[in-house]
Amino acid sequence: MPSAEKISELPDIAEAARDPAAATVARFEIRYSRFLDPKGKAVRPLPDFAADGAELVALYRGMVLARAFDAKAVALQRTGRLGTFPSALGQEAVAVGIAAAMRKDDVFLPSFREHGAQLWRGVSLVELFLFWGGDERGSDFAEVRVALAFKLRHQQRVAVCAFGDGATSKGDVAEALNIAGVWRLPLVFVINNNQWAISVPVAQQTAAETLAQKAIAAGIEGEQVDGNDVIAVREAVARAVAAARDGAGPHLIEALTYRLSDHTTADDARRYRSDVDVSPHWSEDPITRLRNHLVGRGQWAKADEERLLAEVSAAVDKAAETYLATPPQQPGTIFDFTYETLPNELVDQRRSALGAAQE
Ligand SMILES: Cc1ncc(C[n+]2csc(CCOP(=O)(O)OP(=O)(O)O)c2C)c(N)n1
Ligand SMILES: [Mg+2]
Repeated sequence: MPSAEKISELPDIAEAARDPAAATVARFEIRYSRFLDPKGKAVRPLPDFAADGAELVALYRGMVLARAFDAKAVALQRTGRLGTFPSALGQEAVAVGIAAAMRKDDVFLPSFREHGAQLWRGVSLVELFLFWGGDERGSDFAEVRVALAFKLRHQQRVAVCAFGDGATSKGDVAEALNIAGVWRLPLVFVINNNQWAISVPVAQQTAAETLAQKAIAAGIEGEQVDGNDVIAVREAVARAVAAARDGAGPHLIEALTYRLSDHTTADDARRYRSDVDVSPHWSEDPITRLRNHLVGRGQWAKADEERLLAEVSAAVDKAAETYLATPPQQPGTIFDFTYETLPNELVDQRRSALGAAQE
């Protein structure tokens, strides 16, 4: 390391970088989009899909279902009948907006707070309960390395990958963005920026003004959307997915939202943030926003709301009952999903685990 004296002799690099005679070789900007304000009022012309009231009602139902599942999952965990669970309260628009923008044969790679997208794409409520109850049968739909496979097979399919703001501080994300850019993969990255990584706020994760700009260094496009405006999420993801499908390569979308809940049921967020910090964010609630918009358009009334809530809560209760009535898997199954042919030492361990279970 140079001594303090030596450092003071070095030229001021920041000063040199501001030299007015130096040529600018590249310029960048990060755009932010929103269609509905927090009260549900359109602030600009809506995208084509939003002309159809039924389409917006479907998005609304998707968010309401995700919230109902979430509430039930937290209740089951609190009563000892589910494992640790990460609520997506307040973040439903990110998941539902992503899923609605994808085609069925595209592949979604979720983080752990995107139940709304999984439900939209056909994962059942029972599977989700099983998964969070620690049962492998709840997750046997998983696939990996899909974007590269699509490209190698010349398939016109797109992978959409979601991860949190905290994840962007990991080297893996920088590496994934980098190689996706080099290989021009049909891959859309969505940062589910809920402002917190457990107890660490975004300001302590990065000195960057936006997370979207992390795309720039990888040579791919980055943008921000209002992550509590499901129309904005759906529009941005659909645009990125369409471009990726046409061979334009990857894209990064930072969806700005807010985690209204604890990090998981194993967390007590009041230890590091006060109710005073959290409560203003309720005015951004994505579900209220879209409901107000639909009501304003005359496409949603009290009776519709009552019918939907009854339908959704019946579906969630029924799935929870099925989950609770599902006999646990045999202990041997923990060995069954990693290897096609089990290595010998695991064969032995499997035998002794089964023996122990029978004692
Ligand atoms: C490599 C690794 N380090 C730490 C953890 C523990 N951990 C689980 S979730 C989490 C925070 C994630 O924050 P973020 O990416 O913002 O997602 P969010 O939970 O807010 O949805 C951490 C540190 C982990 N799962 N994996
Ligand atoms: Mg986060």
